[in-house]
Amino acid sequence: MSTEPEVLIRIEGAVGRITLNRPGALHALTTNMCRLMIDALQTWEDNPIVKLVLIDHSGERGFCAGGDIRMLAESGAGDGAAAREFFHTEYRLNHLLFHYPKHTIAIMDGITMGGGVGLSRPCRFRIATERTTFAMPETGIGLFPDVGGGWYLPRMPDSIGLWLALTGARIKAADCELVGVATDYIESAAVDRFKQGLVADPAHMETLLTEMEADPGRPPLAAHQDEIHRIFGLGSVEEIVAALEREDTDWAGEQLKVLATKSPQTLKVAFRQLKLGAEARTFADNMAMEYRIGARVVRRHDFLEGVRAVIVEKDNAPKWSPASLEGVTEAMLDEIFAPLPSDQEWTPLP
Ligand code: QUE
Repeated sequence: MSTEPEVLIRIEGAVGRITLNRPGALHALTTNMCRLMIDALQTWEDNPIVKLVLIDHSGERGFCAGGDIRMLAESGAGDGAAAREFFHTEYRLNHLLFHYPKHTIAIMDGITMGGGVGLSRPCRFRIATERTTFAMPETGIGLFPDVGGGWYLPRMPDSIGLWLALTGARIKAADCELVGVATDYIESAAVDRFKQGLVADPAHMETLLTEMEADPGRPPLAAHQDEIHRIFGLGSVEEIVAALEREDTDWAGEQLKVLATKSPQTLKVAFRQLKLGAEARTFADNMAMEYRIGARVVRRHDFLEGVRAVIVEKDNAPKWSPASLEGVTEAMLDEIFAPLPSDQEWTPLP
């Protein structure tokens, strides 16, 4: 049995280094990985040697595909306790990074989805490369765009965040800069040199970034920004779908086709989540809301069915229930968003 730790933690020079190390699962996060990262970050907060924290991944493929979805589904099929424990821990990590007092840098050199977004987005510097692919794909498996999606997505320009949340669209580096997911772009061939430069002299990080900054090209999303704003800024998922149906463009037709494959329950959950998240006073308030949602949806039909269809059996033919948007009632959503008993609510790290 392998004894490789799932996260490599060490200090190099003045840099606290966190390297995701679960390459067989595209570094999808486990509860244990979140705990290891929390412990390291808390230790480094008080360690004057550590000037900045660098988060990256081992091996060639991907930064982080998300969370340990199979575990979540197995837990959700039972009492859901392990799933709640995972969300509770993961969201504490997201929140710790959001308020972290030292510079944090994430290198998104590959797939950065779901849980990987929760790790990288709160970092102060978020480096994209030509290999970066960003998405919040959860509507496709009946989950929801968590890890702070309720906070970040509605704060993107022109309702692009809601479009990303509902369609699960994948975007590349130039679009990541357009919507604020990435702060900088360098070529993946320069990543090792960048890391070595950081370790050698962390004080010169910004100079280093300026020297290495490359051109990610034009953002393809800019061509659709106006219609995304006009359509995804509407007041309900039904209105968005109706507007897309009235639109006579290939793009609108593609969006409709994509939305038709997603969980109707999750579409409406995500819509309400982003509405409430837009109004949330603090990131912690948003995470408490997301924890309520997570605790409920992992035990519901659509998540178990989505994981079966997309991850386990891979027939990609989930049978959603309710099968249509009309079937997803406000009462159902009220149950999913309702407060938990006060001793079970999410709280940030003490
Ligand atoms: C939605 C998701 C995830 C997903 C697919 C979705 C997710 C996740 C993975 C994933 C992918 C490859 C792996 C792995 C997990 O896929 O969160 O272990 O090797 O982690 O449609 O939310």
